[in-house]
Amino acid sequence: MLIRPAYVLISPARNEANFIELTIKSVVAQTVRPLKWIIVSDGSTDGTDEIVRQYANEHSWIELVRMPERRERHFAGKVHAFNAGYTRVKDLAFEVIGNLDADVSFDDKDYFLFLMNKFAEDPRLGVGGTPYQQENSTYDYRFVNIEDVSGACQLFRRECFEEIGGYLPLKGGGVDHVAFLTARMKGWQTRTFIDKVSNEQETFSDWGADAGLRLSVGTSPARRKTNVPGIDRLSQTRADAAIDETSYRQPDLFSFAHCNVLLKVGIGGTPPLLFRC
Ligand SMILES: Nc1nc2c(ncn2[C@@H]2O[C@H](COP(=O)(O)OP(=O)(O)OP(=O)(O)O)[C@@H](O)[C@H]2O)c(=O)[nH]1
Ligand SMILES: [Mg+2]
Repeated sequence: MLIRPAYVLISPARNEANFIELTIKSVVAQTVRPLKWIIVSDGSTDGTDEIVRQYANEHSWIELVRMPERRERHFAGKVHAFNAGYTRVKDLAFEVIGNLDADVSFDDKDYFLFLMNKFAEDPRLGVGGTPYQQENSTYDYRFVNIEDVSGACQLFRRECFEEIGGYLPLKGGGVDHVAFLTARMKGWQTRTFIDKVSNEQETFSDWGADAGLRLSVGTSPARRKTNVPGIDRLSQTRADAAIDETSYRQPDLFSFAHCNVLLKVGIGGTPPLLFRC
């Protein structure tokens, strides 16, 4: 008989009061719950903490950790928050650790049961997850590498997570990509299981606002949120990955990206350029 691994979850949450209750309700409803779930409020000022506290009072396996307030929103912030959560679980006996974004939810009560079974079945599975859907977009697997695992709900075998040194605090994003690519480089299997799906809220976070653009470096071809003119038209190309100005300036990170088409967006009205890899 397969032994299902115990898992822990960490959710970095920065001003997610609009969504986090749905996230919490979906995890509470799971048939196989985490050993511990650390929700790290990353300097939230919108009532996120109060919502989490309410559930943490009810469920001893949910814990709120609060990070100090800070001005900027960026993906290094997400990683610092995750790491603060990690220190709270590192002494527990778990085999799988996951990042669960605080704007993700599940309709399926067996979501984590399903994924834990996958980890039990394949001892070389280092990183696992499912696709996510947003209100107006769905995954199209003709354009996505099934070995790439979205960071919205990204699960790691503990041994793999420790071997890759955890998440790297990259301000410009791509944190989830670097994690699963490093895992693959170290010989682990990484896999998106398309039998199930999570829901991610369609939000417009402000991390790219300074640069006047909002693109994702990611596994989601249908997902383009930006205020750069012309992007909607380009999104029709269903590019497999896009790069933003920040990652463009980081050729090493840039070369990590799995993509069919690369998108370079000019700031201040420069027309977007499209390159085929
Ligand atoms: N972007 C960002 N997210 C943070 C930060 N600190 C914590 N987070 C959390 O990290 C998770 C991912 O952030 P999101 O803004 O949802 O990033 P995303 O899913 O790539 O982008 P969206 O499509 O806009 O949801 C969420 O749970 C955030 O609340 C931060 O400084 N920046
Ligand atoms: Mg999100």
